[in-house]
Amino acid sequence: MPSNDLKYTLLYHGGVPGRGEFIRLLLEASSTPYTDPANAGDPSPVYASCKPECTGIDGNPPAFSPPMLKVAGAGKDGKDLILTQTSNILLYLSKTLGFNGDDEVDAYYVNALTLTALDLNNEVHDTHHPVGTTLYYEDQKEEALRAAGNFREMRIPKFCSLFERTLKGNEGKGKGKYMVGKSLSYADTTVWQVLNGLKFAFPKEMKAREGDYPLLFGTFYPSVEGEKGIKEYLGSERRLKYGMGIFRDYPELDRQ
Ligand SMILES: N[C@@H](CCC(=O)N[C@@H](CS)C(=O)NCC(=O)O)C(=O)O
Repeated sequence: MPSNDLKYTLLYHGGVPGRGEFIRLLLEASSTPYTDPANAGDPSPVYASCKPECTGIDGNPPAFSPPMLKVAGAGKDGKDLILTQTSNILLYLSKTLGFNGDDEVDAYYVNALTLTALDLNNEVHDTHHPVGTTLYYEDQKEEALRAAGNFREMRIPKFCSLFERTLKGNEGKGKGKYMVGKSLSYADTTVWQVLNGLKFAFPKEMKAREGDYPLLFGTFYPSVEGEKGIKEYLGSERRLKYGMGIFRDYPELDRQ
């Protein structure tokens, strides 16, 4: 929920959901106010810590890339804390916001599953950029076709099978709605976001496979989408459309 309350600032590129979305979903699910400067017209704070000459800001080390989370007054000597790495930010937020399972052991399961979903997210990116992140898609199209074929045939089923079996193993508590424990965690929102992106980027492939994972697509997916905070967010203008980010509309990479 965007706000003028400056405690949490999400530092991420404007205009695409990207990796910032994993953080937004947790903030929105917990109705936590945050600012998102790049989508409010001023991207400059996003890039301050990433500049090649930066040696750190307010005692925080320099950042390699967005996403980052700035937490007012939570750093060293009461200065602002600037955290990097999506999973690290989610872990940090979960200490305050919860959404990390029913107990301490669950918290590690939640984190592991989130890291696995983020691995999948990276693999999606590599389908359209298998040779190099800094090259144009058009200059690696041949390799992308090969990479996407392998990804669709081998990797989507392997990840979806793990998610399905995780839901099955936790069915007693989670009722097919939650991966870990008996309530929503940031593993759920992270897995959901990657599945949502996969449905956008590979609609034919996902449609053909959904029936193989009844808990994942029949129960979990619609349930997360309907969670308090998430439902309102997804229906709002704050939910950005996919574009030239991780999940792209390249029909040639989908099942033919
Ligand atoms: N593992 C990092 C990956 C960060 C990342 O790749 N960020 C992208 C945007 S989603 C970026 O701006 N990369 C710039 C670069 O790699 O030079 C994370 O999860 O935060």
